[in-house]
Amino acid sequence: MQRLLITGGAGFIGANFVRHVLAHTDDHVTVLDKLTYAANLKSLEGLPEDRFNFVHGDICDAGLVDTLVAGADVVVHYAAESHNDNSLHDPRPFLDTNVVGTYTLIEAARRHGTRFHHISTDEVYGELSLDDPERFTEDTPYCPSSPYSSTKAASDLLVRAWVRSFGLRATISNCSNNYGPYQHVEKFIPRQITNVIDGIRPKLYGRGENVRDWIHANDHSSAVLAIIAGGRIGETYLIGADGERSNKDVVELILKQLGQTPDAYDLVVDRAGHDLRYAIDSTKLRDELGWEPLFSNFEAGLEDTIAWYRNNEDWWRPQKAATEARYTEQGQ
Ligand code: NAD
Ligand code: TDX
Repeated sequence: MQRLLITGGAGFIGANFVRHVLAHTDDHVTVLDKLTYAANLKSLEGLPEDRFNFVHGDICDAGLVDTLVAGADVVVHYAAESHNDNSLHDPRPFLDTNVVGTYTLIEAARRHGTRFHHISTDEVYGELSLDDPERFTEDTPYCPSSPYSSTKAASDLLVRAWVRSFGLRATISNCSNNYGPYQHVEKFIPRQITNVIDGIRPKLYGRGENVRDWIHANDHSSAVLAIIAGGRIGETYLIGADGERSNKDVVELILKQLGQTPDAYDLVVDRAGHDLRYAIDSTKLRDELGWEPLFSNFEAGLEDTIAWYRNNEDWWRPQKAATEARYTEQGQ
């Protein structure tokens, strides 16, 4: 039994990870979450009280962080400002949480000698061209494009420096785009599913040709557990499930699965600095740790996700109108 401190556990991927840990291990989980607009406490309902507790707080609060890290065997750090579009309109919270928050956590982990796993993104590597046979590997140079991805890159580099300079017992994972239940309706797939449910046409940025490499959140969780259990200290592992799709393909699939004609979408103004393509080579993770994704059928995973949003309208409905109002202001 280990005591895990999971930051950002009321967000999308963190909540999926909390549920995964409680279902697949006998570990105890403490979640530290600031409950920003992106959090939803409903995602953590019904968890066993003897194995789970929730602390409302900020990862930039050094005193609180020190106390919680002192009581943990492993810190798994998901908390972040996570949405690229928001980072283009108001970068400041990204610097505070993603950079200063990560610094605050690794300083506490250094003081207490606590094992640390840092959750990051493939966006730190920038973009690939559509016809590039190469995919991102652990050796790809960092080249982030947005305020979001540059703050994530900064946080990765802080963790690496703390490993080298202070002997922090840390690993890092950089994962591709996640989908699944509990994802905020500002993000691409839930936005389009809930738009169609509401009779609004899906919105594709630019020409819809941008490619993302989709992975189910459960596969991300199993990979993180494998890295915590067997990953080598100081190493980075890329997580991906060979799920490349253009945004247009994904929207057409959502429309088809919801019984609409596949061209019932609108093209809207493109995102500034929009990365064209991400693609992950996860050979290192698979070869070293024997990890394999279980949800490799994207159509089936998407169908389950659509069913989840249809059956859990009370989870997303309170955020929907404000999210769409924000996009309308931006012309998206
Ligand atoms: P999310 O926006 O859904 O959730 C983020 C959570 O962090 C929220 O619950 C929020 O309240 C919390 N939080 C924000 N600032 C905080 C602070 N200062 N102190 C404490 N808690 C705070 O994000 P997500 O999509 O679940 O992403 C989780 C992590 O995974 C992030 O680090 C992100 O960079 C990384 N990631 C995401 C994806 C993806 O596809 N969504 C892919 C790869 C990596
Ligand atoms: O309405 C939309 N229309 C559209 O075409 C939205 C919201 C997005 N898009 C496009 C932009 C991207 O090419 O869809 C793609 C996915 O967009 P997002 O869901 O905003 O994700 P992305 O910017 O790719 O970043 C995500 O994956 C990597 C997460 O939000 C990050 O936290 C993670 O690091």
